[in-house]
Amino acid sequence: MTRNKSIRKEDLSEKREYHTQSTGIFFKVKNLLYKQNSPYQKIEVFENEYFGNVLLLDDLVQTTERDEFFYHEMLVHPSLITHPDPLDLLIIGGGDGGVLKETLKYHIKNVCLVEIDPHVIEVSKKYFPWLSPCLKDQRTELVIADGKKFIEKIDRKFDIILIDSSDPVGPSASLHQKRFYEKLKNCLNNEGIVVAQVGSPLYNSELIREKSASLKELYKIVSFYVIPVPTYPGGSWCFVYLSDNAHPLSIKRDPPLGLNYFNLETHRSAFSLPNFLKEKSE
Ligand code: AG3
Repeated sequence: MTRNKSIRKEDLSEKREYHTQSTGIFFKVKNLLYKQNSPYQKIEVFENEYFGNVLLLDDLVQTTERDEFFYHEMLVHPSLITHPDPLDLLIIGGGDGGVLKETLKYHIKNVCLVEIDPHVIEVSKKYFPWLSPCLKDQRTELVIADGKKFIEKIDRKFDIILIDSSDPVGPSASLHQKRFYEKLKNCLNNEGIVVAQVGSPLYNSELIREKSASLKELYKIVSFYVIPVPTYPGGSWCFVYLSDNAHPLSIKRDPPLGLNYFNLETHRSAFSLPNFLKEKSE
């Protein structure tokens, strides 16, 4: 009896994300700050002694106060330094504001952020206030909509499109399909670049292989790159850089000062793939 009780207590003070049936990550919960189901997903925020505030969507780690910069800087800066003249940007997903924050470090004209779940935005404003002030920047245009429907409807072109989706299940599933990338091309200027997160190089390698094959039918340049993200499955994460003209290693400008992860060396090295991934992406 006493034993069961103590097990239950322990469970309540921990959050886990399972990566496979037998592996995962756990966090001790110092404070549970928020837990609600939105019409789209379960949203939770808690405080962890080491990682600070942590955002979970449907039990999957999205961002943490301590390591958000790995992912957000590396999703944004590779395209921003290699596009000849980035002015109009589109972010799909990214309601926490982390990607937006990085884009606004450049002299751009306009960033349109399309997020499906307004609750994610509200929760981030409250519990990740260092990510979200950019939502108020006058260059930011906030649209609450399904990213896939949005791009099918609009008659507008962007220089850079950044896909900050969650995993290929739930509300983000459609953002991982070939059809979506096909439609996306209609919204991209000639010199345009798309960058999307494509998952864990280890756990999602089959998905990466399929994506590589189908994206090569759509874009001339399909370059995968990998970075560490300490709190994501497998500890590293893969992105894809897509363009018909811009090349990921042809650098057009310096990155902004004061970044925590990104510099020209980390940029170049991220595109050097380990053999197992090279094989999947060839
Ligand atoms: N979006 C990608 C998160 C993927 C994490 N997957 C997981 N933990 N299984 C992050 C949103 C941050 N702006």
